[in-house]
Amino acid sequence: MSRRLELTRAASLRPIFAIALLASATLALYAGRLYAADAAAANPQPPSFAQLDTNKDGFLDAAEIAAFPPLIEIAPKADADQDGRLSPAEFAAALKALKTT
Ligand SMILES: [Ca+2]
Ligand SMILES: [Ca+2]
Repeated sequence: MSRRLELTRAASLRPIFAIALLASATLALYAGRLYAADAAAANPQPPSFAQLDTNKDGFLDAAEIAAFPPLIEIAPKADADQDGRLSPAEFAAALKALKTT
């Protein structure tokens, strides 16, 4: 009688276990993704000037700068000649400033 009760209880718990397993797997995946994002933020591998200069005019305009968000804040300071775009030299200076902050 009591054994039968246990079996019934185990059977009714099974879906909960399945859900818990699924939930923890999903969480692990999510945590892994968060960790990857964290690692990327802590050790950014910045794109090259050529990668960002999508229209290949030799300068990074605001839209191209926006493709690499860490640049957005620092670009106005790195824009030495204040023409509103970054030359390769200004971009290099911006990356240097990003690394030291
Ligand atoms: Ca450009
Ligand atoms: Ca400039």
